[in-house]
Amino acid sequence: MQAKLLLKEKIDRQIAKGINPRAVRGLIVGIPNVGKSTLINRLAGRSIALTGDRPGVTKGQQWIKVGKEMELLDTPGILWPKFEDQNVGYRLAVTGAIKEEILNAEDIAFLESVT
Ligand SMILES: Nc1nc2c(ncn2[C@@H]2O[C@H](COP(=O)(O)OP(=O)(O)OP(=O)(O)O)[C@@H](O)[C@H]2O)c(=O)[nH]1
Ligand SMILES: [Mg+2]
Repeated sequence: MQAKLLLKEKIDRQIAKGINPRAVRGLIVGIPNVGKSTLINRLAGRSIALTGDRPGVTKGQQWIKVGKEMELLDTPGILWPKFEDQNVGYRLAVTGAIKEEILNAEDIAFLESVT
């Protein structure tokens, strides 16, 4: 595991002091509805994190054990507060990162993407 290689010095120091190294912890972050929770479930080999075909499924943070030596934090999807470029908003909308309740489907269907 790459994370263990990066932390090798710290882990070796802990072992030398007689401390049992704790699980490596990682944070999973990204825009909504891209498969963060699905990836964690796949790595963990079980369906612990709630997943769904819409943004905003994960509502809070949840540590999930992946094997014996790693824990991953599932987090709610995040978006930056304001899109200067309309095309950015368009792309996020058509790929399902923005809640349908706050979108006008017709506007999006008629908006032309500027490639
Ligand atoms: N085709 C495809 N669908 C995927 C893949 N990974 C996840 N999905 C689907 O994408 C949807 C969103 O997955 P989630 O894991 O809930 O996404 P998330 O990033 O945790 O979403 P939020 O918690 O809402 O931010 C679900 O319907 C998944 O089944 C993938 O690799 N391929
Ligand atoms: Mg999720």
